[in-house]
Amino acid sequence: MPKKKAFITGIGGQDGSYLAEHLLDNDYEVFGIVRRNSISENQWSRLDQLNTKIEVTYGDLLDVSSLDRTLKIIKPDEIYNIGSQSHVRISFDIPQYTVQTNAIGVLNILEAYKYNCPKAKFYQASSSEMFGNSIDEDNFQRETTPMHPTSPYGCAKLFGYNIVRHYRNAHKLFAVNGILFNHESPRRGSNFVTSKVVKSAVRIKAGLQDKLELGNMDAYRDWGHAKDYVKAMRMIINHSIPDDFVIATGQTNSVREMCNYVFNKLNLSYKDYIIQNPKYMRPEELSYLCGDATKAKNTLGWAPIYNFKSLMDEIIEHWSNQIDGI
Ligand code: NAP
Ligand code: F7E
Repeated sequence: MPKKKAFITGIGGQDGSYLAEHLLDNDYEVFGIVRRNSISENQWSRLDQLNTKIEVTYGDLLDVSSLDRTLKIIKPDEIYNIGSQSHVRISFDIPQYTVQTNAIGVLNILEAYKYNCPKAKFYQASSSEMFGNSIDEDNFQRETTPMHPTSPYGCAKLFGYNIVRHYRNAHKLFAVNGILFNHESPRRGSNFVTSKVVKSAVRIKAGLQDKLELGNMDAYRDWGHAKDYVKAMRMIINHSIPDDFVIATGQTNSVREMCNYVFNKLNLSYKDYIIQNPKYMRPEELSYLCGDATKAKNTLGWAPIYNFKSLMDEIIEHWSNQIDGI
């Protein structure tokens, strides 16, 4: 049997790198695109341990010719569109760029897929940010919850979600959405709140930093581990029928509770160090996320291994081991 070929946009990001590892473990040939960066090491920093096992070329969701060329050559069996401008607060600063990448970029790769390898399966990285402040009566969000996004990021992702469903229906393509709630790991960028809090707490403990500035500490998020979530991506794309699934832990914590947990673990009190800075607030806040992944559990057999505490403990251990370099 020839190996399955997977093509990943955003392979150099948090999820892309874990997904590449997971697919290699499952005997896939793995291909991907990275964007040019003036510090070339940055392009590969999460892929160092994989560089001989995967095939990576330059490409960009905004450069249709690069998508067209790579899909024509590789003819993948599975396409994972993971690439995006993924920072919600920054999407308020660069809304047009965010929409270009996260909305038009999806259309670009769908077109390249439709013309070059329509028999492939396509996974779109959709997001719980699409729900905005919609919550069902039982305080969960699920596949049927109305979507009313509250950020340029969420609006762009909602376009991506809808255009994928439209291409599935109109062109009979196997195109699916994973609606993933927040997921973190030691590889999370350090301007997302979990990494930012842990890195700062470790630096405070070591006497390298006095204060930590944060935005809204009363927002609730359903935080899972990226390793569990990339497994769900493969399960969703390999389900017998093309469909969309929520992936979440069903546990929610506020940013304040997360800070309390992290600082306590380091024998510190968060109240002594954290100050709120409006700079980190968002013009419209998404207050509460808690996902119901019953459909994925019952249909795909997916369940997370990590919980909030084991996730945070792993991130704390990671940054504590890096202390010399941070
Ligand atoms: P990430 O670490 O920020 O990775 C995003 C990747 O996309 C990076 O490798 C980035 O490359 C690449 N990228 C950005 N713009 C691109 C473009 N124009 N063309 C091609 N690639 C581009 O994000 P992540 O946490 O792994 O998230 C993966 C995907 O899931 C994203 O689509 C995100 O929006 C979505 N998502 C994430 C979460 C979460 O909690 N992590 C939840 C729901 C959905 P550079 O390094 O060059 O910028
Ligand atoms: O913020 C609050 C902030 O930036 C989490 C992305 O992966 O998940 C992620 O988006 C919460 C928010 O993630 C700071 O207001 C307080 O309520 O870690 P975050 P996010 O915005 O939820 C979704 C599902 C995605 O799809 C996205 O790609 O924390 N918060 N103070 C802060 N957040 C940050 N970043 N920095 C602060 O100083």
